[in-house]
Amino acid sequence: KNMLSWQRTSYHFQPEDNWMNDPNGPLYYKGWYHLFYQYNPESAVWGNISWGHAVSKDLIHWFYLPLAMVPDEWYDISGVWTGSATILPDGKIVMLYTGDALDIVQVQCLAYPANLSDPLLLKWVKYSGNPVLSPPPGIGLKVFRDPTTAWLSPDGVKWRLAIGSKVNKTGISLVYETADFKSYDMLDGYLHEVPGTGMWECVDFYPVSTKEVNGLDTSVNGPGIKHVLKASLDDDRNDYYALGTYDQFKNKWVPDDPELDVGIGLRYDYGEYYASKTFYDQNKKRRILWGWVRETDSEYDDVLKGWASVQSIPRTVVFDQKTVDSPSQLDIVASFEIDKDAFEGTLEANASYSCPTSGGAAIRGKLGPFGIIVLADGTLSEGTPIYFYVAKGANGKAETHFCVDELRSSEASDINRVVYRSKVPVIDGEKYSLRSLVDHSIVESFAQGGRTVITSRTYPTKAINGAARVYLFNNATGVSVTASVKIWNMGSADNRPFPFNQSVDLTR
Ligand code: DQQ
Repeated sequence: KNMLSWQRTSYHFQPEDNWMNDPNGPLYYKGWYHLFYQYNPESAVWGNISWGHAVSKDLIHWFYLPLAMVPDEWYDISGVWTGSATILPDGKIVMLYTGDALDIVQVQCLAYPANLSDPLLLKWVKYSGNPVLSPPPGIGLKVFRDPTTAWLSPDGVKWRLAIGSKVNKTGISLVYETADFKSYDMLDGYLHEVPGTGMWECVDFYPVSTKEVNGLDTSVNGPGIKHVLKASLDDDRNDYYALGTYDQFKNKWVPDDPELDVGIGLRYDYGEYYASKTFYDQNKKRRILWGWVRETDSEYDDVLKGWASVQSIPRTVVFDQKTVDSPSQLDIVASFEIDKDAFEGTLEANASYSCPTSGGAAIRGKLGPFGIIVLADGTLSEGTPIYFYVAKGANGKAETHFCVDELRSSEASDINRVVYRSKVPVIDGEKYSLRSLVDHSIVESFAQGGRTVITSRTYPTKAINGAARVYLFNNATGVSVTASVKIWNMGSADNRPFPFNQSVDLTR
């Protein structure tokens, strides 16, 4: 189990051992952030799915707690699958999750904390009347899962929640209404549907303020508010979101831009990132996003390591007012400037440029690539470039590509190496800016303050621990680039089992 141990992250959340996938039911309660997660207590591959549980004061330093729920009832005997928490106005907590019943049918189940005066919420009770929801007529038995956090219906008394599914190849989201979380009515029609997108897993649905930077409780609606609808597409394993308007009386959500609809438009992350979930942090009035980052090495290596998967660093979700017209252990912040005159003159007409098909970071263009190389060894035989490339788009205007090239990230075999790509809007007067969180075997990169994000798994064999280097590079032939960089060495979060029966300072 100590094989490849340098790949274990130091300030990302991962369990002590074994397999993890989706984040579940995140919430803040009585001074603690709680994270539950899909967990296999027995091995480093998916199976025996239970709910792991950890608590933190700051979302970085975690204490591992005993399992919150295990598959022990007929309705979840094949797995306690993904679910979400709702905190009711009277302080009660409702957890809804999907039970995989005998591997035959997916049902929704209710659970609640045994003791609300316990800030650690250690014990969970499954409701005796479970399951509370089974697939309705016309919905396949195995495509009905992952209930969202509930929001108040317009009558101010009943609650609504969404569940992802599909009909043929159309991804859909069903909405149910309930007064007590025990009996439910399905509302007519769907919250939304998008043909061709397939099964919608881990639907998330929440309001964002177009005016204020604070996050909003899931039930808030009204002027100045838009709703984000997110689906994790089972068919291509990416998290797609869209901004739109929620008409709570018709119970319909309509995207602002049909060309950027759920599953065909924007992604939370253009790298390795899936099954994400947000929650409203009432402590700091912000909406926080968790996401599961898979391994991209082999299952064989995962078993050798004795663990698989990490959670991304929690991200805050804010509405970007500037783009409303269009739609080892380091923390690195870098920005790049190009002389304006040189810029206009050098813009290369290459509307078909795309990082993966245009040679990744290894080629040279007039205006790129330029950026940083992380987890590199001294001879640059290993290294992961994170970079910008500017070229003229189809409309004749400058387009900025933002990419992560894993092709030389590792000399190990059996690793899936990808050139991740997207575009990033760069507003007049802005520098090209990126931030990368490097943590042994994961790199999360944020361009232009998080407007485009790429998460990448890298498995260096030489550029490990003290041998890892960071480089700045400019392969552009047409311009010189001025860069400024700050690099912070990150400590270790020192996650550990909860120190029961010891008097210790839990604030650390
Ligand atoms: N993972 C869970 C499901 C969900 C999927 C099972 C997404 O509930 O749809 O582990 O990764």
